[in-house]
Amino acid sequence: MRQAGRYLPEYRATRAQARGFLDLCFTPELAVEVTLQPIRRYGFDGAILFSDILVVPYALGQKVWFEEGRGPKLTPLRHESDLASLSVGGLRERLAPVLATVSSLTKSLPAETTLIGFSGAPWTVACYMVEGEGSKDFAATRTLAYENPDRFQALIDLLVEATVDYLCAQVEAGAEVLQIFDSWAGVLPEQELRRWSLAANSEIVARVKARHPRIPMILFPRGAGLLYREFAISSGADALSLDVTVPLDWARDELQGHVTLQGNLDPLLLAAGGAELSAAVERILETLGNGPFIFNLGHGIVPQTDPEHVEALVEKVRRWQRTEADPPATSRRTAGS
Ligand code: 1CP
Repeated sequence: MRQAGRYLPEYRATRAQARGFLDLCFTPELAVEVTLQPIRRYGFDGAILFSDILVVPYALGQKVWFEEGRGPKLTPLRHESDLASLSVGGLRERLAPVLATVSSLTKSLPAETTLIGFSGAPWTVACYMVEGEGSKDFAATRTLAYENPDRFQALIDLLVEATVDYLCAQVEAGAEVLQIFDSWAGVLPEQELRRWSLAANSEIVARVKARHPRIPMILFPRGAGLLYREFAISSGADALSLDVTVPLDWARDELQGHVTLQGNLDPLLLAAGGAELSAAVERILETLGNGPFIFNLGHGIVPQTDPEHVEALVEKVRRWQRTEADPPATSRRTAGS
């Protein structure tokens, strides 16, 4: 999940050195520094590459910029001709600075820290490309997909192509795990969720694994609800990242036999702190911590989070791991039981 960002004073200082947010993503020295900041502070097991999902539309030739305090902006894609102007051809070249960040991180991260590469899922990236900015419901994108499914499919196909190539390039530069963020899967009804999210993500997983069979892949279909089960059974992903709404007992019973789970502490609870936070962390660990599990948030850290709350959280999870967690299956096997 997002672990760098404005809640850290050192991020704000580095951010001030860049001309803009995309400049931060495309300057390897700065992007490496920002990736390392939370690792230096907290020693997380995994470091997520500092970049953004919207570098892909930029690399395809769409105009992308970030307005201070207002989030991302893109020239919206609405017409056939808008789509024709995009091309996968120059992707690796335009994203060379991000790939340079990945390879530099393989040298500067501690050996025990796993480097996670990522991309947005085609549906979520298409949402920003069509809408031209963030939205609560992505109505223009859903309308385009209903009114002109063939044209929308062409956009999804282009994004599948670009995403496979971009994720493979990250593995070749040294990423050890990949995560796909489908942050807006939850605005889609059942059939559309299968068509635009599950199908496209499954294709990406299959094609990346055909080229890099050993790379573990995590999928975050935020808001997929009961369809998380279909993602667990048929997406081909090794792990699913759970959003804050997924019930823990249900996840353990219905999902954890199929895939590793990751999640799902509410970032607002991390910001609030106190006894409610402790109780929620314990419940997550007790329910999911004895199966294949990665402790995480259910969405990115929010800017108002006190960095000390994160430190206390890490200590709590580490303490639980030392005292309560079952030994890993491999050591049980070697013990002969
Ligand atoms: O911790 C890290 O190093 C992670 C780096 C990272 C990741 C994985 C960033 C940096 N963005 C992302 C992914 C991302 N970007 C997603 C998927 C994950 C999620 O759902 O949170 C999405 C939807 C975006 C798009 C985006 N970029 C938004 C959301 C806009 C909306 O619809 O509300 C925003 C605000 C950004 C900018 C951005 N990206 C990353 C950071 C730290 C920021 C804030 C920029 C700043 O103020 O400095």
